[in-house]
Amino acid sequence: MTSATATNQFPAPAIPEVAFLGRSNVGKSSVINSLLGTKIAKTSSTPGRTRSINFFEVRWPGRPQPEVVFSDLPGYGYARVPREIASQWSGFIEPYLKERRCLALCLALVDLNVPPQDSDKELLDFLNSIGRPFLMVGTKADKLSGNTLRKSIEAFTKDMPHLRIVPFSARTGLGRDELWQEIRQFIHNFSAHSPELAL
Ligand SMILES: Nc1nc2c(ncn2[C@@H]2O[C@H](COP(=O)(O)OP(=O)(O)OP(=O)(O)O)[C@@H](O)[C@H]2O)c(=O)[nH]1
Ligand SMILES: [Mg+2]
Repeated sequence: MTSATATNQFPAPAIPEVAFLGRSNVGKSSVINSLLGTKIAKTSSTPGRTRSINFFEVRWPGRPQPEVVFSDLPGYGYARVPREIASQWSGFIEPYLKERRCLALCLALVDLNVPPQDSDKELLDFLNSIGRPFLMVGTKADKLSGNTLRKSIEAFTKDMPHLRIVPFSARTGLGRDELWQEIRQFIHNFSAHSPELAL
């Protein structure tokens, strides 16, 4: 749809939105591409590739109207990312998360191959503090197997026992159906409580 680096560039809120959040290089753009089955979001091995909020309209096959918007956000908390990116967070990302009224769900992505980072915890605390519903997605699960995968998930949930993580791999498609199901459920519930959105 569009690419925004300021609040006045956000598209008019019309349908439920799902935001993809997480540290730089965690795999946000790759999860979007995996869910949509197309390479529409630019990915890169260089952290900090996504610098604007990129909005994608999603249509179910055979239906003319878009039913959800995916927003791909710039990453945060990666040492090699220059300071000006950190300042974008306060400029348009924080206002987006706080004020966007069509934002139905935040997906907080964590890399299952990296131990929980302070910045992951800060994101969850921030989302909790502003009352945004979120779901955690554990990325790059293909690099782990069996026990190590289970242990990694435990490390992320041990301080927050009520938290659920959907393990995901953009490489193998693990978690794709489960995540779609969750997204649909959140959109459904959100729409039921937001009659002012034109659906
Ligand atoms: N093995 C594996 N690698 C992945 C997976 N998802 C992403 N990657 C790799 O991780 C790197 C970063 O992926 P991106 O999707 O660009 O990450 P991002 O979070 O959008 O990064 P920024 O836009 O820089 O914040 C790329 O080299 C991807 O190929 C996955 O499921 N498995
Ligand atoms: Mg990206």
